Amino acid sequence: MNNAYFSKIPVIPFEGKSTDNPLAFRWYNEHQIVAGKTMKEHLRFACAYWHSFCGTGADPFGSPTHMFPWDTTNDAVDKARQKMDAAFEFMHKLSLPFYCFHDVDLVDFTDDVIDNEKRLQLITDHAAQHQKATGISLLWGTANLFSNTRYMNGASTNPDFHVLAHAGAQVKAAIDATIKLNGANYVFWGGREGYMSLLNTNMKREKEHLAKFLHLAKDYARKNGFKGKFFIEPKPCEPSKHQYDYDCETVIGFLRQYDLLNDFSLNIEVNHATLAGHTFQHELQVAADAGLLGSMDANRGDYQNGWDTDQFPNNIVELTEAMLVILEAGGFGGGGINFDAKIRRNSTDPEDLFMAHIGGMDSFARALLTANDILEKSPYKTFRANRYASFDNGKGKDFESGNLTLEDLRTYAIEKGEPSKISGKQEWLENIINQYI
Ligand code: XLS
Ligand code: NI
Ligand code: NI
Repeated sequence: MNNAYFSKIPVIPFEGKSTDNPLAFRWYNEHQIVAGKTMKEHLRFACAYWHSFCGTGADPFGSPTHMFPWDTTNDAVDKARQKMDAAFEFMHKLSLPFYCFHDVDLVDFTDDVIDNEKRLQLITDHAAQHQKATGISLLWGTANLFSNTRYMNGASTNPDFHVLAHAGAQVKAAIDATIKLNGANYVFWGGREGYMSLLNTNMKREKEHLAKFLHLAKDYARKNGFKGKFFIEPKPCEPSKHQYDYDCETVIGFLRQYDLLNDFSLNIEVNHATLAGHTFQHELQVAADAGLLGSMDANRGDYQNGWDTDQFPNNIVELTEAMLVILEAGGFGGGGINFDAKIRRNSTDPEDLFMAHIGGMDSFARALLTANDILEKSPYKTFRANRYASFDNGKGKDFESGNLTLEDLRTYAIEKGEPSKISGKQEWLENIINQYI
């Protein structure tokens, strides 16, 4: 394994919670068995290529602060190969089993469709070698249909068919790359699939185009042997004012309306949930209840800021609540935990990227252990089940089975009189989380 880009940093060991080594795992022990599976199998961590290897630290107020040692050549493919060497060294040292990319993260694109396809061919040849050498796999691929200026009015929802066709060309090549690299899944995040003003927008027509486009992509991938899932990643806004993939409920309704439920499920991002006015746990539960919990983009927002700050996760209480939902749902449907998170603009040491991932991985590992203990040892599950016991037999059961009329409810209400108060016990349940951390 090459050691050229992060030569001062070793393979990160698991040392347990009493270690003082900042470059060691305290909780993430990939081989440790939890509820019959290893931590590695439960968590399926992935590195997000765009933040970790393309994010420069630039913001609307200042130029890049993250200088990359692989930025030494002007040849796009050479540069891309060096960047990839660095990425695989990094992922190997962190024992990250998966990665995720947008097409343009792997290699810079021009405005020439055929040239872009060639570039992608070359860089995916290189990726295939690295995957073989390290055992690291592709969790999902996607096409960036939002950065290029041609997509300023949307990609598959653009009012100009000419732009939509370019989006199609790009998705075709990104699907080819995903299939070639044995990608487990393929993602659609609708960055500019939405609108800024209704004054210039035919929303109905745009959403129909989006559905048609998704069908074409799915049909093409299936025809070419792709067996994985397609994920839609909901987000309510940013960069568009209104995005069509607002939240999980919205996307589920859309998938049902356009007959896409068999092939698509959801990739849920923490900071997108909070932007939609939900907790992350809520979004996970909505997806799980519909059997559509595919994957997650792990990060966290900032409760004082109203945008996608994409910070690394570190809130054990919230992550434990999330892991409770995931464990009870039986895990991810083909996906994993992709760190769609970036180090801060002023985090400029090479080790910062390692520490960020160590923190995220340890936080999830600790949350997994805590959630599993709560499920196995505490009264949490029984309490939740008992709360609905009145529907398990008698008239409650008849109601659930559809055997009561509205008149029957009235008769029951009169017969039983006023119900007594039953506490929801929220504070006690919150204390249980604290107890098991
Ligand atoms: C942006 C999204 C994006 C997707 C992939 O907010 O999170 O990074 O995950 O296109
Ligand atoms: Ni994301
Ligand atoms: Ni995001």
